[in-house]
Amino acid sequence: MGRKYEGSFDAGGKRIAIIGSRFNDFFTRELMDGALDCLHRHGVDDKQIDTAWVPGGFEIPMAAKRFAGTGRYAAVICVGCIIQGDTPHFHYVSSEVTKGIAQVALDAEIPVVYGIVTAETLDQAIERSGTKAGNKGFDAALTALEMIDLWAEIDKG
Ligand code: INI
Repeated sequence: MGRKYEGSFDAGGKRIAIIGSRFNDFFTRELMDGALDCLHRHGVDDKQIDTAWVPGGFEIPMAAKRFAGTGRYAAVICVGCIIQGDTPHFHYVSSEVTKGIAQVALDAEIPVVYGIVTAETLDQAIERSGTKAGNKGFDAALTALEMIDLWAEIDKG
């Protein structure tokens, strides 16, 4: 049997960027705090974490592309919250944010992680921003740590 590659939750002292969107910031501040909490609890030094705020979810992929392109970061974590209103707007925004992050992630040399809450109701958003269904920002940060280490393991050969 060959090697089994698996990431642990160790950023190895590398730098990480978190991008949050201000739209629905009642929730996105919780997602950003959740992501920071996860990184701190896993030993990432605060000085190694850079954060940025963009106006809305639609702006997240472009900011993620910009951060990933600098070559300074081991991962980019994206947190945002898109909530359904009375019009189809929600579907257009959530679809573009999801497609955009996926495209940036596939083009980037580093993990770009999707910590976006898409909710049909305020209750669903509350549940995913630090209550019944956990905190999607924390989960995204944990994914970023695992992927950083997996990339490092793969690069080692
Ligand atoms: N942006 C969000 O992050 N969440 C939303 O729920 C949302 N809704 O529903 O409109 C939203 N819209 C703004 C959008 O992301 C852009 O910032 C805006 O269109 C300017 O490009």
